[in-house]
Amino acid sequence: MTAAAHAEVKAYPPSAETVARAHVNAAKYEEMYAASIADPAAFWGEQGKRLDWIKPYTQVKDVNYSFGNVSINWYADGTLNVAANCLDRHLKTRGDQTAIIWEPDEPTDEAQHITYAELHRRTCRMANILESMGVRKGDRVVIYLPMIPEAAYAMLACARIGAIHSIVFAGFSPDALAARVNGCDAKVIITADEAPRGGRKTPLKSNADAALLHCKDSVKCLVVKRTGGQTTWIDGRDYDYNEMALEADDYCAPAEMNAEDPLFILYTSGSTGQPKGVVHTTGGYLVYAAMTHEISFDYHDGDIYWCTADVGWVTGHSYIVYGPLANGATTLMFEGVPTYPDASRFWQVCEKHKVNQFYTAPTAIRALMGQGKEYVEKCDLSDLKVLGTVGEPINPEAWNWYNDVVGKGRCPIVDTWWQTETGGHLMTPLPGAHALKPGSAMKPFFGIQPVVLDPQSGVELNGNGVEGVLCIKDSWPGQMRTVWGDHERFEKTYFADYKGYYFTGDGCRRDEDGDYWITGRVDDVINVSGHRMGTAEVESALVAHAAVAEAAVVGYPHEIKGQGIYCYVTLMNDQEPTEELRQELRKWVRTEIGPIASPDVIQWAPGLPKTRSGKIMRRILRKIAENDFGSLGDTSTLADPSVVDDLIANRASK
Ligand code: 6R9
Repeated sequence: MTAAAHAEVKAYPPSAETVARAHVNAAKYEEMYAASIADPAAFWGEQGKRLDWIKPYTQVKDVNYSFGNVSINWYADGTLNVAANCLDRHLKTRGDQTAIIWEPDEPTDEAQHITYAELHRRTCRMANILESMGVRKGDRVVIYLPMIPEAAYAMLACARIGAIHSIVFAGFSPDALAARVNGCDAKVIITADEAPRGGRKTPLKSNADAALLHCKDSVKCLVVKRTGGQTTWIDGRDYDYNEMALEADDYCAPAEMNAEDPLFILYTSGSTGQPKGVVHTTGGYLVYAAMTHEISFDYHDGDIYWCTADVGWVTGHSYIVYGPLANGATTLMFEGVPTYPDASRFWQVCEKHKVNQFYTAPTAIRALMGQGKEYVEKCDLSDLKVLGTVGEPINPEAWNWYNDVVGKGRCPIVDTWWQTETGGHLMTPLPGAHALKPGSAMKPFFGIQPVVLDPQSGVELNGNGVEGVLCIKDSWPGQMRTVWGDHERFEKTYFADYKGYYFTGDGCRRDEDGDYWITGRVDDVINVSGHRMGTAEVESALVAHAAVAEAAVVGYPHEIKGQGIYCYVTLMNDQEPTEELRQELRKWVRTEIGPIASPDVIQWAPGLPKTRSGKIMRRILRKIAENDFGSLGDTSTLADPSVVDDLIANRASK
């Protein structure tokens, strides 16, 4: 499609009711956006006042984007505590208000309503427990928990004492957990006996036990009781959270942290090597998470807000815990999955808790859409005001279903584009300010200057109707500061290819109206059900198997998951390509990384298309996986062009 054809897409303006309610209407957006670009220090200086500071900042922005000297600082001379901002400062006015609604996996189990006062006490107890285990300011704590309130207590407890948390998604394998514990040299792992999800249980503690075999002997394990399932126990290493919580004091003084002290590390996939530890700091991150939560979702005091993500991903950090709690919101935490016990669960939870803002991923929408609209229609969704999506581009069909069937045409959909690295939303329509175009992230948030560059020359493509790679000019307070332990990798990954800009790794089109459309990753990162994965990670898991000589992994379009994982595998000479081996390799990858990395297709490849210098031509492999043989491009530069014919002839059936 040409850019002009795209511009004809139907736009959905906000209703008068939405505009009237909104914090930001069209005129205010224009005015605030212009101010945020004209004088970032003044704009963010003002926004910083959203938080309570122990020592107020006098400096706002101190940023150097030049390659070799990248340094990013916001509010650098201010001090504050994140947990105090999410809890203590609300106690006087909303101590009895529900902070967290917890909805368990089984709908027949009772939901919990945890007030701000209770959350404060629980967090303090957890903080005191961690201190009693020897955790100090600056130490790292890995959190490997189900979606239970203790996950929020653990995050806030770390923030309270100045420890740096690193959450590992409970779906990751022991190997992936061990790599992350060792990567940040964590002192403690916080886990639970088991994680119930969709009626099944993941044995988290025994996963942690397996991981701990590959960690330093000094690493301790704090175990939360979730199911009461059996666990093995090593005295001196394992600590019983529930027992300790009975004794722990329910007050713990918040540590005074510098705005630039790290708040958390979150490992995320890139195009090369193993996942990197994205570092977010204290002041700027919280200002940005709080502001985007309020403005993007048009959150108002008293609203019930639900983000269906897992705290193992950045969305859970910024939009289940930190942003909402900084704003004194009621945030819903859901332990289960959209399709358990049936495809009506999301909507039943919306009805039961009178949810006003609902934020989920396109992959969930597509899966539920496939089940039929009866599951939605039997629920009362009249409290919904704003819908959101995140994680991957949303296709117009799913967007329309979300808009019509879920939102009944009266709830704006905010399509929020952002990344682990960005801390919060960088582009999104605002509910009361923009006419929506299905599939478009529309407009930059305040202070964000998106630029579209020519991928080869790196020259900025000005004007509308252009497509290229998406970079961001200048910084914003929620931006990551470094890669844990490897600042050089940080600069190389994000600031080397296009000098003077932050490179997002995404492609993007600015349409004739100046609205932005994310076209997907331009690097070797694939997006499976909204989970980010480096093809390199799956490849290295495959080649770690004794039967595998070589592997190349690409993404291909998948109806529900967005992208599926397509693996080309070259076996060792003495190996037979059997169906059993295919199954074994699938299982192997699940064990090495986790179920989310499970290959969808494994095609045996006697040879891989390589250049004469030995570089695998992924472009060709992608086309074959997509069943698109007409546009393979020039294959004559390959060392052995005949391998392509062989791969086409034997293309695996899905
Ligand atoms: C928040 C999160 C980041 C990558 C990003 C992009 C894709 C996220 C999107 C989207 C189109 C959206 N992505 N939101 N693509 N439209 N609304 O997902 O972080 O896990 O780091 O993934 O996800 O490709 O670069 P993360």
